[in-house]
Amino acid sequence: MSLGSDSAKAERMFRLMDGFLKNDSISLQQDILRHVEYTVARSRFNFDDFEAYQALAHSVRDRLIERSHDTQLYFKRKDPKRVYFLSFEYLMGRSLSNSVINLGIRDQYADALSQLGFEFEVLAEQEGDAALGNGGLARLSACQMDSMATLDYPAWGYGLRYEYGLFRQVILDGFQHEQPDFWLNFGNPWETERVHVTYPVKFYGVVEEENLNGEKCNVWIPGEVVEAVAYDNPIPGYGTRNTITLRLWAGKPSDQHDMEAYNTGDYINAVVCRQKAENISSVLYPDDRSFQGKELRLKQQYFFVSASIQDIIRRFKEAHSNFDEFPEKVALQLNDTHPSLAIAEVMRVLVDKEHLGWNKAWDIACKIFSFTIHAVIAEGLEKIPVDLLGSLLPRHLQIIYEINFTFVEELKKRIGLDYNRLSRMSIIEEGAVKSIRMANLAIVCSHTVNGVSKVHSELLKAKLFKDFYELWPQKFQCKTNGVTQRRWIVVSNPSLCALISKWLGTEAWIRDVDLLTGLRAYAADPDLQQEWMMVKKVNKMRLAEYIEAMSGVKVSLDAMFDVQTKRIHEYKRQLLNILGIIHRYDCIKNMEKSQRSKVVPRVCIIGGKAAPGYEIAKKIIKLCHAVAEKINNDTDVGDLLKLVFIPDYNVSVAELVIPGADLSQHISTAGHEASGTGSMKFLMNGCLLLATEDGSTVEIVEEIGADNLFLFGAKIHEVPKLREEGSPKMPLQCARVIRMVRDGYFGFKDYFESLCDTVDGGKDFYLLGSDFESYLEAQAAADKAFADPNKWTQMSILSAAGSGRFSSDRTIRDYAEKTWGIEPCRFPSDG
Ligand code: F58
Repeated sequence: MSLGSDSAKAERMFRLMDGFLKNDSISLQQDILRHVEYTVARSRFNFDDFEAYQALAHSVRDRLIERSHDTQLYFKRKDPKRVYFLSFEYLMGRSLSNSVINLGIRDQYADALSQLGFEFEVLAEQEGDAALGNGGLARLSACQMDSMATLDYPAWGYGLRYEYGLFRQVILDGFQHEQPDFWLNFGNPWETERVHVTYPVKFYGVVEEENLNGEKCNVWIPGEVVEAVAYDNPIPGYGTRNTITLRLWAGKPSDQHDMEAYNTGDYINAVVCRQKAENISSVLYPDDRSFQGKELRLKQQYFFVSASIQDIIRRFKEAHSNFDEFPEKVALQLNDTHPSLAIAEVMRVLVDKEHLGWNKAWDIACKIFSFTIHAVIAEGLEKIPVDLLGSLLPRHLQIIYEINFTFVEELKKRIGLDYNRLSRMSIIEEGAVKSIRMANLAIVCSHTVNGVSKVHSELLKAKLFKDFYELWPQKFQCKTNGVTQRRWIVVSNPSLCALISKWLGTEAWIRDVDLLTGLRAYAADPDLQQEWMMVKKVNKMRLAEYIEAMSGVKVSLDAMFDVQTKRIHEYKRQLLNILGIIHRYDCIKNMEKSQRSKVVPRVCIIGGKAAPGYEIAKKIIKLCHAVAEKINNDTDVGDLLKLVFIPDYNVSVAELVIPGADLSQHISTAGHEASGTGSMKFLMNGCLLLATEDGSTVEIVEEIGADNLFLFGAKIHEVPKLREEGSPKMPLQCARVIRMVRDGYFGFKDYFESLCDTVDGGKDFYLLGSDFESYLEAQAAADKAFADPNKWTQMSILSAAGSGRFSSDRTIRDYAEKTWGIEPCRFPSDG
């Protein structure tokens, strides 16, 4: 035993527990049965698939807990600088397959289960998704946690344990309906409730000035206190024993607060009040467009930030007697502006509770925070009305005013009395609704401000935060996003994983993804091409079965599977895709029958959720269904064209869809997608991209070469001019398909009117008209390439071979070295 061996007691405990849990088949079977009997409380002679899954999950969790204890103990002993990743959203998806793969015991479990008469894959399907987030930002957090664990970084993730995750999308008559996702219904076997890790979080009330040993200090007398309880979720690294923790906070009533109400005899109200505390963490806001200035959202933000900061400071104080070393031991990463109240909270704790003095506290704060922004446009940036913040968090408002005052005074010294610029840079926005600009607060305090792709980082410097860039150029960095190859190849595409390992002669790429470039040497090898095509076919088969089960549409495996799955947004231009499909349909219909044999058959697949209040996005979903209805029932067109909408797109559906895609579309109006990460997952799976030069696509082109994907559309610098000019001449083909929709060719004439207006109503803000022809050309190029299977396969291999740069391992290493200043801290064992 390498830990605790200095203590005889620890040795004895270890012997009593019979060492670490064993992973041979018999031990695993015994373990699963023990959990069936004593955890799930079913008879081991009679349990179904779901109960078997629960027992299996608990058995895996035991191993995760063991590793997580070892990791934490080791970190405690080494006391390295830790990074605390604060994110309001995480899209973890399922945990079972990912965990057993990262622990390196998937085959052992599969064998143990088959001895018990169960199939691993079938049980894995029993698990629901943990969908505590909206889209790209949330899934990125999950990928980055996997990389932090795998690369042995001493890291913690912090977030909120929403009881209702992202809504479930149900389609009725082609319309989206939202249903609550009460994902904890059957319990969550992965988490551990830490009943002893709780912190009071205060709201409302007043701030009073008090005299403390002759010094004036501010005392916040809260009006409400809610208790935050920690729920720990283990995140195992791959090929290492290190297992880090994602700590999610849930609201619980606090006795401190309620006693008052009980004492006044208002028993019923007191109980209702207790229940209100639990509401704080109850529901995830499903709008992925912009922030909402709602009180509950602000409460959620502060709740999660306050509990996390208390936890971080408690851990620091366990090993340190003063705050001098705080910046050498703590890095705090703000994942977008949502957790940026942490800045005011750190100041409050250091000044009001630890009595450090303002300047010293500010000096510390400026050394520990780094900030990553995921938005492109100013409307995406959070602004909190001053009145709202002042009533909910009166002390924090004072602190933010103080920070702003000092900042503006300094700024005046640097830039003089340029009032326009001063007012643009101020943390406080004057206007009809006086507000706090959370991004400005985060920039002022953070030592580093990151964009999520090269293009995005340049846009931040040139547009969104130009003033700040001119003031502090050294703060601005680029951290191009990445995704984890463990989830997006190893878990979701086992046959491709095996093929890659066979040709590279090693599995080392799973930790060292740059090795994937080794595939380039074999891209033209007919044997690899043959095997590569076979893998794609099997994945397409899986996807085709799913499509038939979900929509009743039978699709041909010979067709090109063309996928666009992501949140539904005007800027992501699913509408452009649908108009292109209508054009394709129209062409086929008007073609001489003899010409049809030249048409490359397509299965167009669209999936994604629209924010519940986003009317235009919901109309896009309906249009997709209306067009699908027409095309799929047209026997004259048959297998030449099919359109399917995959409902309720989430992480586990993505795991099925992505490996089966031939082509995927990333067609945002240039300058609107900060990065995009879906493209990276498709790329890893050897799917060809049809894309605009936006976000990270620009870097993908650098890596795999423009010949290996299908680019089209206006470039970022051309967009403002095109908008200015308006779209004077809508290309004929585009005008024609819009007319078909307007004329009711797909029904729902009136309903689609406002949707058509967004394109031909005079504004065409997202430039569907001006990009249409170039889009069709790119589609034609894709058809041509697909008609040559060897060429296509070579492009596919080269896509996967070039995807290593887009691994979150690269991103996280970059953060660790250039932003957080942390080093790996690996538990000494062989993993
Ligand atoms: C996304 N942002 C970007 N925000 O749109 C995407 O380009 C990028 O790849 C990804 O972040 C990761 O950097 C995003 O997903 C949200 O979902 C916010 C949730 C909270 C409200 C505001 C939007």
